[in-house]
Amino acid sequence: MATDILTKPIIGGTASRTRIYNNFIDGEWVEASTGETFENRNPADTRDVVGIFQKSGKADVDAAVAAAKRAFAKWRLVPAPRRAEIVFRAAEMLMERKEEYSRDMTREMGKILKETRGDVQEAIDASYYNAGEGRRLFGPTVPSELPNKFAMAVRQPIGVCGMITPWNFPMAIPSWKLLPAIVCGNTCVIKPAQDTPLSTFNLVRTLVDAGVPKGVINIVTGFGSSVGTPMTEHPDVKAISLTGSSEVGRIVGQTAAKSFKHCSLELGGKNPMIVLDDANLDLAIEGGLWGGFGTTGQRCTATSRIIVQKGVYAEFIERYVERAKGLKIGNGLDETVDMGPAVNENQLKGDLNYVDIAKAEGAKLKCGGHRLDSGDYQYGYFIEPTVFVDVDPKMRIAQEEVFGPVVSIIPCNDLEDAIQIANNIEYGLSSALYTRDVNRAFAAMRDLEAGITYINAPTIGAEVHLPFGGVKATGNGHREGGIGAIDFYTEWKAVYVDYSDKLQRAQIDRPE
Ligand code: UN1
Repeated sequence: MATDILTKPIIGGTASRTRIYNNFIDGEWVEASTGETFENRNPADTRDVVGIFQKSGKADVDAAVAAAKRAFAKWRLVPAPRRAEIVFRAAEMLMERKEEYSRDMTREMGKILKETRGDVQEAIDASYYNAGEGRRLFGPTVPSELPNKFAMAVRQPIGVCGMITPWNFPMAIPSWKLLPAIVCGNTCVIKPAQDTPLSTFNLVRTLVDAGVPKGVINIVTGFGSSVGTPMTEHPDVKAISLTGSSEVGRIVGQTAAKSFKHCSLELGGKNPMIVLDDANLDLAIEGGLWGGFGTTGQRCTATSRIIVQKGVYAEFIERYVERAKGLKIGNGLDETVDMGPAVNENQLKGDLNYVDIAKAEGAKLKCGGHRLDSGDYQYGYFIEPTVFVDVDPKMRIAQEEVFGPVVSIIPCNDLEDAIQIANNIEYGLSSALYTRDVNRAFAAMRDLEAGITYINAPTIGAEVHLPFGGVKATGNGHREGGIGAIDFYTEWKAVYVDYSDKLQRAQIDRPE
């Protein structure tokens, strides 16, 4: 039985630590049908090859879906508390492996160790939470309108679930999808982002070590068109969950609709942080730095617009820009570094392109805006923390998702004006308000068009047991995290038990 991910070390040269990772299908680590592979390189130092992964095709997706379908026949009948015990064991094992997996993640994705430890911790939190769900999975039991009749609704698994996950939270986001799915009794095929497959391998390997049976979780690595598309089109895949761009979401949603698949889309954001005159400015600056430059700005929840009231506008800018200039950029494995590289060359180019767009639109560049490519930086995709000020809310830099360390600062007159600016946008994921006025805080909690609102905290930092997701072009109405995920990965069945021993007609017979 092939239980090891590793098939063969690459012989010779500096690549002696490079491993080849196979797909994981039906409990076996297998090569792709295509015979092709791709490299996963460290974005902080592209000389470092993290691993070689399978460039899979439709036949691999078909094999994984078939395995998941076979496994579903048994897995759905395993009592949910038993399924959940496996997930609980995985949580304990992830705790032990946290440091190793965090280092792997920094190497493949670039974000600093403090953050990759948070990412693995998020998977641990999701494991404990979903392990508890195994003993809940609550459904309503309600009185019937007829005598001697029992009425309830139970949650049932859907079947094979397909998952397409992004590179920015390479373990947390797969855990948001896989864990509720399997606790609810589904089986899964996951396609991790090609930039960060190793973290998904680490998560799935742990789940398998904890006892997840063969076929219940399958990994197929590769690219969107050759893996994601056949997965979304596959008639035996009953649900699709994607975290990605709104552009890809639109395509996945349309494809999934053709076969009436359940479809959960977590898409883009352009998240506003409002700072009012009465705010604790130290706190707001700290929050704006963490929200804007954490994960090199590569979060759907990143603080990409800071809307500042006129009374504190000049001071906020001065102090914020000063702090942004002081951030240490470098390899995330160095504990003293504040911000790592962009994930890949394309992302870096995209960030720089937005700098040019913003300049051409007339936004004022206060700091950053350049690639860092001297000395050790030359081997990675580094960019300076970038701040534009006096940004007009209609500019593209204030409207479009950059997914990089580029923050736009916009002046506003008062809360009403700020909320209008905040809402006048295509997206609606996260939002934040800094104020000491409880009345204004509650008004903003009601009026900001977003799936998440923070008061006196930046736009990032969602916890796994609350709903995660957004409104407008950020999604299609589903939520991850907490009960939202349980709702997505189950199908309601209403059950009526008539123990009257006679025909009772609902709506027709109306006994006293
Ligand atoms: C994302 O932004 O892509 O709330 C996910 C946060 C994290 C998850 C973010 N817990 O920032």
